[in-house]
Amino acid sequence: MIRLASVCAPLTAALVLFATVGCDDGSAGSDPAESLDDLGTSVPDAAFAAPDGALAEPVDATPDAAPPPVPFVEPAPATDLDAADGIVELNLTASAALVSVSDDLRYSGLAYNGQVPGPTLHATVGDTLVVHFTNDLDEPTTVHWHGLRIPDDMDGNPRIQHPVQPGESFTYRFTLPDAGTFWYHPHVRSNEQVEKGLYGAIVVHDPADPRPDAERVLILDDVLVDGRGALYPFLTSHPEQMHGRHGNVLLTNGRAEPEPGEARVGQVERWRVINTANARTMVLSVQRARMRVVGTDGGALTAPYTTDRLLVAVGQRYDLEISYDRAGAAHLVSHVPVVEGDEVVEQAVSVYKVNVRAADATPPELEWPARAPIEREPDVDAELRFAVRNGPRGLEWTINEQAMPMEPLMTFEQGQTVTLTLRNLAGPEHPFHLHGQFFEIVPDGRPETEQPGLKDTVLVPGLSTVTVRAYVDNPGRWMAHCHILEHAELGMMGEFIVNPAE
Ligand SMILES: [Cu+2]
Repeated sequence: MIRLASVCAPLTAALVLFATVGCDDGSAGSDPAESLDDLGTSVPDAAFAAPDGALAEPVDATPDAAPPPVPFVEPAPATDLDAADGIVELNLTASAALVSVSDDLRYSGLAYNGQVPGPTLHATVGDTLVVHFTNDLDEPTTVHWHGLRIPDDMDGNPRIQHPVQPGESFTYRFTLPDAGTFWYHPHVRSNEQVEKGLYGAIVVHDPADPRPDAERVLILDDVLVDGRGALYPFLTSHPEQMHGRHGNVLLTNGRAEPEPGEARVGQVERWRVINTANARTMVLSVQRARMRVVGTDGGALTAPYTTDRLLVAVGQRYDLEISYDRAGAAHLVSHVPVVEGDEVVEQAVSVYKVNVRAADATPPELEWPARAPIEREPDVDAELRFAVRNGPRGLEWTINEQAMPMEPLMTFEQGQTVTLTLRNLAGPEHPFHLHGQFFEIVPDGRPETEQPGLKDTVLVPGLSTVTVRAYVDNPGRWMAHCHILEHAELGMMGEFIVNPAE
């Protein structure tokens, strides 16, 4: 019943605008890839908030020449104002915007530097990032750098940083300690500000990484619009309070119908996938191409692995190695629960397509520098309990029996290794996020827990317990909250302390 409500209420509240391409989840006898092609998944050409998607032709290796840059397909990158090596400096302004997600769907939203998603920030591990942020909204905001292990007063925590008021500015300045795929978004009224368009990708390069033929940043999102194409009112429905805001339009890099990419057989790419939705767990597969998982929230894995289905909770990132071993259309497919009659069924929706040209070539397997396994014995235990109750404004989400607790939930010493037990006492799932630290999920056989690699967000299914091993190495006051932004707004957000080592 809960699953049905979570899916059907938002979907029936407005137009269903998914570009559905078939309802074969791949488990039936037919080749799901064929059904995708048969149904004409080719999306119409549409303006795409990205530069030229064409891939560079291979260049002969000349010993003395600097290697050509790897072509990036992504939301338009930020301009670095500082030519010096080691410093990436940019202006970032949040303002109201008319957000255009397709040729016939535009709504009043918000944007960073006038674009949705905001500009992609590129830097190299060890660089200093300097962001001159200006708030041109009519409400306060901050910028949170999701996943970056930076000082707590630069983290956008509105309990530490006085939120940036309308018309005011603030300069964020910090060093990037880890390579990987991250993102940025507000931490004030984030359920509205993120949904309206304030989010962007951060790519922190590792010079030791292999060079693929191209990289693609794929920011996956959904938005909930009403029958007139405006954003549906926020937190007004019981399903939205209970399950979070599930959109009825899927977006890839801000577009309902992203422009197809181009590649040819024999090429290998790196895809950086980011789930910026308010609440929707993305269940993904790649069809008509090979996929290996090579990185997670915290960067490189100890060893790449393959999987048929990838569960990406909101807030999480995955780096994928994609190899084209046949010509035709390769798809990133999102497996979406939809209502059919009085049943919820899974529908395969192509959220990104790459047209692969024929060539007589075999894609190589790239050699990724492996992160050494972390061998630290846990030396402290902690537990967080998640529940729901009725409050004066509607539902209240609680951590350890408190809604929006102001006292720290937990206190640790820098360098400790924490066995953190996350107990979900209610039905809806919680993608739980720790700021400023990484952890690993302790596997127990369920797909949600069979996710190797360093994480900052973990999916805790309804009425179940997930244990993580957290490495609390970054001292400060840090937020701990559910990344279903409605749950966070309705109380499921607190703090923990990491005392600095002597
Ligand atoms: Cu939650």
